[in-house]
Amino acid sequence: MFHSYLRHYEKGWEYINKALLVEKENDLPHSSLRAMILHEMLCGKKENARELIEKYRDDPAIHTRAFEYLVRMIIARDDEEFFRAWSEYVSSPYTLLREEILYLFTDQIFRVDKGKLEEELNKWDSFYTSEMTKLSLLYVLLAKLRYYELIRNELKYNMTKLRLMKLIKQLGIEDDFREFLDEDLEPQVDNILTGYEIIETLEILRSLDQRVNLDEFLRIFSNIIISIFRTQSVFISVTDKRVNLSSTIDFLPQNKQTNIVKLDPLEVGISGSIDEYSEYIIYLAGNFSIKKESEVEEFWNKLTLLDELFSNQLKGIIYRERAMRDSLTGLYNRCRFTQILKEYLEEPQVKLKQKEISVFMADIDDFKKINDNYGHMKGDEVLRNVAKILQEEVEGFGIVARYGGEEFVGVLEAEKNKCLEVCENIRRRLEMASESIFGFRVTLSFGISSSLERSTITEILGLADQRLYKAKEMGKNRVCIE
Ligand code: GH3
Ligand code: MG
Repeated sequence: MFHSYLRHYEKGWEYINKALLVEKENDLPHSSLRAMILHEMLCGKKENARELIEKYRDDPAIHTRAFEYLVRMIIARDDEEFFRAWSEYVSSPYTLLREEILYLFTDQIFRVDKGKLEEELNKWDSFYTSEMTKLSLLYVLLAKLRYYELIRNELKYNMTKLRLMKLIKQLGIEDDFREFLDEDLEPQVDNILTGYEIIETLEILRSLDQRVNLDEFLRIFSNIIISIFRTQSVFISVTDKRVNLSSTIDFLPQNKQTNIVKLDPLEVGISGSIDEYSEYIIYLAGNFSIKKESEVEEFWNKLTLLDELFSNQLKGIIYRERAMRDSLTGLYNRCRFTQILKEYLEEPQVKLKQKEISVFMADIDDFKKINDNYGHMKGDEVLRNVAKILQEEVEGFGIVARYGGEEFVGVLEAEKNKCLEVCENIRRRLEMASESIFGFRVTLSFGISSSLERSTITEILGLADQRLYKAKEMGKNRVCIE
């Protein structure tokens, strides 16, 4: 597909055609047909694409779900038909072909759905900028450039063009996208060349979604460090004792100090804190040296700026995390849980009951007795440990939160039977391990419900709660699913 994105018409055509022939000879599904149609479109040959669609209109290969929308947009006879295909696509769960469609149909989308066009352009710009998916970003920027041309915003147009030029150079595809390399803007580009990395950093930080979580933030920031300092190894770790939060990117090489800066070869370890509860360590190393005086000064400037940017952003993220979490266990609190569950339930496929979301409620059995017999401190320790087990077992399937007192709640992106399996694992693990952890037995009861049984948050949680009650009635230490 690379040929298509670089618009090498002949080469791409030859390549895809060969693949198509092989598929035909061997009676395989014609997936290359999709590549062929997209290729014609990306190379600006819409008529050829239409002819292909006409010729193969009954071939199931062109009616796969995300591609079907593209086909409908290509053959739309008027704006109305186009709008229908576009709006169904944009509200569908498919993320395939997003940048291609934005690029191919900028003008049409602009005519029929201007507001949504801008929203989508910004959304995918942010996404691919922070993911550093450069070829996809290229196509979003091409579409954005056209958009600013259409709304006649010269400033934004030039800014986008600068980003585009830089990206084209980074990808080394100047020959293929020469028409976007603007001679007039060139001198400015040279002037800000040394500030490139900083601009890139600011762009990435600007594009960070307001809801980015700590793990994502660290991953993005380690990418920033690599691109600014061109280092081979980066380690970042953050811990917050207020809500028992910790996150790490990579592992700190053994026996490495923090609070050091060596320039020959490069090795930096910075430790800092947000407040008394929260600490971070950034470590980076490269197998090269910084020697020249001018380089040394630039290096220190960058490092200082980087540290400031990092701690400022981190502060925002930590404070937001704290507001969403329960301070005893570090789990999400009830408020955040309800938000997340709402997001899950609003997914189109879930609403259409094509996808199942399961919810469980869990309550520690006879917790009052634990408090009475061993004291509140021990009770708190039990809560923290049970939370940890819940978190570990639910990881990868969904999230778990502290709903109140000794009650927990979780949502899993899975069917009820899977949820039952996860809950059973938790129940058994606690039953077996509690004696050795606490010195006495601790058990949990569960109630499970799912989005196929009820639709609203209140109903789904209500049903899980009823079943939890039933599990208690039936003698506790069990999972009830109906
Ligand atoms: P059941 O098996 O029916 O659930 O009985 P239970 O004793 O677990 O339930 P009950 O609702 O009677 O008691 C819950 C107790 O949990 C009462 C409350 O003092 C205690 N609790 C709630 N929050 C906390 C907390 O944060 N720390 C501690 N140590 N105890 C808590
Ligand atoms: Mg209880």
